[in-house]
Amino acid sequence: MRGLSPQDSYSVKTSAIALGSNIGDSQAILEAAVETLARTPGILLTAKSSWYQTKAIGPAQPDYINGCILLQIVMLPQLLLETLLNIEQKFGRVRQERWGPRTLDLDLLLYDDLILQTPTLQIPHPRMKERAFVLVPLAEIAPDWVDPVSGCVIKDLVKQVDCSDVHLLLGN
Ligand code: PH2
Ligand code: MG
Ligand code: MG
Repeated sequence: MRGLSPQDSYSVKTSAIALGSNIGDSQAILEAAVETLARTPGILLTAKSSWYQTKAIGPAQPDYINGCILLQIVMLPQLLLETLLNIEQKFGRVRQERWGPRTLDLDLLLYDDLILQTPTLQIPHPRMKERAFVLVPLAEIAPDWVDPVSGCVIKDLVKQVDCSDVHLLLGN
């Protein structure tokens, strides 16, 4: 584990973000969220996965559309999290039941090789390794990224989960 030093705020980092939606015109919402992120100062969009239709994990609710993107950023993790939460709100996200349906969910998965545990932010995302709806799109754009906790690359982590409820969305 390593801490952040002051000059880190000025260096370029790579971050992986998971996107999900299961309320409204999900694909349009997700595309618009990616556009919004790509236009944000301090953020460069470098990769975007296909969209996948996925069976919801948690309470009974409609299927999700999920995908992942890679960003180059000049931004500390806490500010990146705030940026993501602001964009969720802009797209009408109302926080209700845990794991309940949502118009837009933006989850910070990875930030370089950082391991961070704070009350408001945990990196890598604590449930990333169990979730096929995260690992399948992430493996498409970052197969060789090493999860700093397990030391495993994403393309190996995806082999350890059941991917039968994750389907490439027609019309990507
Ligand atoms: N997000 C959740 C809960 N359950 N299921 C799928 N398939 N996709 C999601 O993005 C998702 C979920 C809470 O963030
Ligand atoms: Mg989530
Ligand atoms: Mg979230």
